[in-house]
Amino acid sequence: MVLDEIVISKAIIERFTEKLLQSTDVDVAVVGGGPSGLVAAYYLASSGKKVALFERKLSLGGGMWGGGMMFNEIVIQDEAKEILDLFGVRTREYSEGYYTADAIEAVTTICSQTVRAGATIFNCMSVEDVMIREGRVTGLVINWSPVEMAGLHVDPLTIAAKNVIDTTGHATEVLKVIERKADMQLATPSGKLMGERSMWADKAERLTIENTRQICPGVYVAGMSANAAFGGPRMGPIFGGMLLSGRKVAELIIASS
Ligand code: 48F
Repeated sequence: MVLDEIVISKAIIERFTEKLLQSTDVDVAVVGGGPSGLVAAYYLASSGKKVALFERKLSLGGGMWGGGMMFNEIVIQDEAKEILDLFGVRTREYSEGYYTADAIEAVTTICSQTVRAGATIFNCMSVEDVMIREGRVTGLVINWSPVEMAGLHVDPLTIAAKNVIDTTGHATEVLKVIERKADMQLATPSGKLMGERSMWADKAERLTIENTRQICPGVYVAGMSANAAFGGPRMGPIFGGMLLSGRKVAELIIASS
């Protein structure tokens, strides 16, 4: 068989366009492909929801690849082990209640299972704004990350979403846009973004789960973004809270629809 570059090009353009067109109206749009966003997308897609996930970087996995200070092992606690077991990520007990996993195995396996569960992942795409109708966030405004990085004056495109999840980590990017551009109160004690506090793993891991919730009409917050929104501390390279938060936000959305 003689390979034809034009067939290759057409195959990519048509197949990608199919995915993009199917994602112009989704049940859930996840912003950020770190551990919490991926896990949320997995559970939602597994339950039959139409899910699109947008990740600014070329690679998925957010802060999980680097373990702690680029030592590419992650730690999870007892409560989250069943989630890694479900994905098929191997864990090793380190001491009672603490498990380690290879960060590369964890990211690649979670990612693969999420796509196979039916979530559509768009990498290299950034969410730069939201769409709001009658006091509710009803969609996302997206653009290619290289456009954003180069500062090019290129207008974005828009997709509709019944629910949006901000899993952008420390940056809380979706919520920052909402705070800056909309007269919307967030469900925090101050009604505003409260900002992340210094490291306290135990408290942060518990708060990550508690702070995982709907934060304004149409928008949920999960993962590190939830703690940054509600003034919780950071937790460093323990990832159980991220996995449990991703599962919790999926359960909340499934229960509400
Ligand atoms: O930071 P990140 O891994 O978020 P997470 O799921 O997990 C946090 C942990 O990795 C770690 C921690 C716990 O130990 O504190 O930091 O809460 O992943 C967030 C992802 O969102 C992407 C970003 O590139 C990263 O991969 N992201 C951020 N803003 C945008 C975005 C945006 N506007 N559009 C698309 N992607």
